[in-house]
Amino acid sequence: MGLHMNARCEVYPRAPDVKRFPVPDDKVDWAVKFPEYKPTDFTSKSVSSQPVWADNPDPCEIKFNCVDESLKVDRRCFKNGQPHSYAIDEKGYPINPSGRTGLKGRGSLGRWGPNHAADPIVTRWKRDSKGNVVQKDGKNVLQFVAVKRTDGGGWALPGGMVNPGENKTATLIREFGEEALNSLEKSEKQIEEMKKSMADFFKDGETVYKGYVDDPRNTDNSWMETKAMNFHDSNGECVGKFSLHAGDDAAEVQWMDIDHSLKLYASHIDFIKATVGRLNAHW
Ligand code: RP5
Ligand code: MG
Ligand code: MG
Repeated sequence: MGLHMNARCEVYPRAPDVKRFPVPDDKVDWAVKFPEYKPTDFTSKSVSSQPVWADNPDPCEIKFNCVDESLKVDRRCFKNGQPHSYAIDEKGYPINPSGRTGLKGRGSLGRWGPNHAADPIVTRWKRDSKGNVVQKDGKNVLQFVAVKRTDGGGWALPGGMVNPGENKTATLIREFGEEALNSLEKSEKQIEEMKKSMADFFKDGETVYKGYVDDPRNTDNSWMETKAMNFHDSNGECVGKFSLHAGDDAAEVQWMDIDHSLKLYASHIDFIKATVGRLNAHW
């Protein structure tokens, strides 16, 4: 990933009055002096009202760069898939490892420092009406399950936040169920059946990315991290059984053709590109 871009978007998501202090490309790096830098201070009411999913307003008690065993919260940050420590400033605030964002505080993110998510990349080959795999430029065309976010962020992977103590692979399977199969609206019996049909398919996944996400909600002190895993159905028989139905924070769901012109939420296109490379698909 190059310089973060979404994390410097002018207007903060879902807060039209909140504008970031402009950060030019050459001032993103904390190592470059920027004496006039005065980031906007913003923490949304939904976070400052201290719901269970958010940290205390004072970060001083928090142990960063480790797994917080008491709360079962991962406070580590990853780079190239490996733990990578981030700095804490003299007042105890964690510092965004990808540089300045023009905004301090937590924005709409609950945790100081990394906020962990997990993203399922469910893929199959595109097929024509006869069942033959569609090719372009001599390579198979890949499709993935995309959701349209209800927050106006556009098309995205059906990922979501890791709950305290939750294994990240379990998170991405749960989020796929909630956003792409509408599991939250299903009966217990339907959920049992759904889990059975998903279990086999989600056994074999490959991690294609683990690290910082260039998310528009990021701030100088809070940012998104994810683990993105690819689950590929090579003969199309398994995922064909899933009946896609948008739910929870997804407004729409569909199989989407992949090529280089796709525009997706945050830095999801980078994870898709890694998947295309892994499967040697058309780009
Ligand atoms: C992105 O935000 C992650 O990659 C993940 O897709 C998503 C998690 O947030 P919600 O979908 O729960 O808003 O940074
Ligand atoms: Mg969700
Ligand atoms: Mg989501």
